[in-house]
Amino acid sequence: MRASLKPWGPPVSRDCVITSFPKWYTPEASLQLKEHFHEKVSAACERRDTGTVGLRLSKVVVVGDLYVGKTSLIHRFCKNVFDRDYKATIGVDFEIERFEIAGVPYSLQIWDTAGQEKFKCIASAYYRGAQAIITAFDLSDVQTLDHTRQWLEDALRENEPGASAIFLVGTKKDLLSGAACAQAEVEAVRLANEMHAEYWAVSAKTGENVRALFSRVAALAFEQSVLQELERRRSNGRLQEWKERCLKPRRARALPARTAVNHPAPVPHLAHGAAPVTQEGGTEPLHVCEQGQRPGPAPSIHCSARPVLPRGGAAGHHDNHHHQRAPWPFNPKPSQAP
Ligand SMILES: Nc1nc2c(ncn2[C@@H]2O[C@H](COP(=O)(O)OP(=O)(O)OP(=O)(O)O)[C@@H](O)[C@H]2O)c(=O)[nH]1
Ligand SMILES: [Mg+2]
Repeated sequence: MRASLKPWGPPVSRDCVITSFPKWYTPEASLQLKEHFHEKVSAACERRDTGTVGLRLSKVVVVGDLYVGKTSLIHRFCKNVFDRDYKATIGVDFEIERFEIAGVPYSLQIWDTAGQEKFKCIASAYYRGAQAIITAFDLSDVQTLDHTRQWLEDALRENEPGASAIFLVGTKKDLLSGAACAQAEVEAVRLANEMHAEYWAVSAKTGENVRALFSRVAALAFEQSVLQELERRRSNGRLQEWKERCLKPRRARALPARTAVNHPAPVPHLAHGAAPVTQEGGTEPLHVCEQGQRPGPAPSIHCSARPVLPRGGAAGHHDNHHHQRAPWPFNPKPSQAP
């Protein structure tokens, strides 16, 4: 790892250096079938222009029934150990694993949650802000697969729709013969597709597929983080451009010449630079007033027309000084990894 990219902490282990896009487990239940990073992501990584992505921790939560092997899976990946004795997780626990992806440092904070019902309310408090959700079940216990839908629902409830990459992971692969595993996987793949999840089968005991799974989780989360960062910057750039184009010249025109020439111009009082929206679904002129003044008909300027939110949508408080906020022209959505 290049010293200039190292934000903090110990160096990244060789296993966590990802140079090419990690492959799926099965194409039948995969989140991405492409074999390369998104071209915008590759270009940003090459330019070392990924903003704060390298400094942030991306959250992964692992959920599922008790005894399915969540802790064992995480410990195999982060510590390369396996303990055959069962020690129930109480509440939650987490590990941090550092990666270098396409030359950029990247860290995953992996949350291990308790499967026992009595700890569920503690664990669920940590579901929020998950960039990836791993829903684990025991390949040798079909009931645990049935319960994954509920686990996922609980985890998704705490997150923005579409913001988390979902994985359905069958554990204890070593306990099944090849044929039995293939049979169990038929139902798992079907369910994974229903959940819009990527399916994996792993063994914490032998280590089979454990590193590959987490590399895939890290790469997908990383790609999404970089795309979000690029989108955020693009939106900020457009906002800036719009302000320059629309607000500055109009403000100058709206001010009396005496003020504009003799005094530094007071800052116009605008509610987020947004135009008010009429109840009928039309647009209203954007009233610009100097600080301390009530907005009135003069001086007023007309801003270009813009689309309108339905009443009760994202519209905010409306009084003499604060206009409703319309999302146009910027409507940042959590960007999806394509
Ligand atoms: N054979 C085999 N046993 C496993 C594997 N993974 C976990 N186990 C065993 O399964 C038992 C439960 O594992 P844990 O990792 O503690 O399960 P958990 O899902 O974290 O359980 P809770 O913390 O109660 O939610 C332990 O005895 C493990 O040794 C595996 O891949 N193969
Ligand atoms: Mg545990």
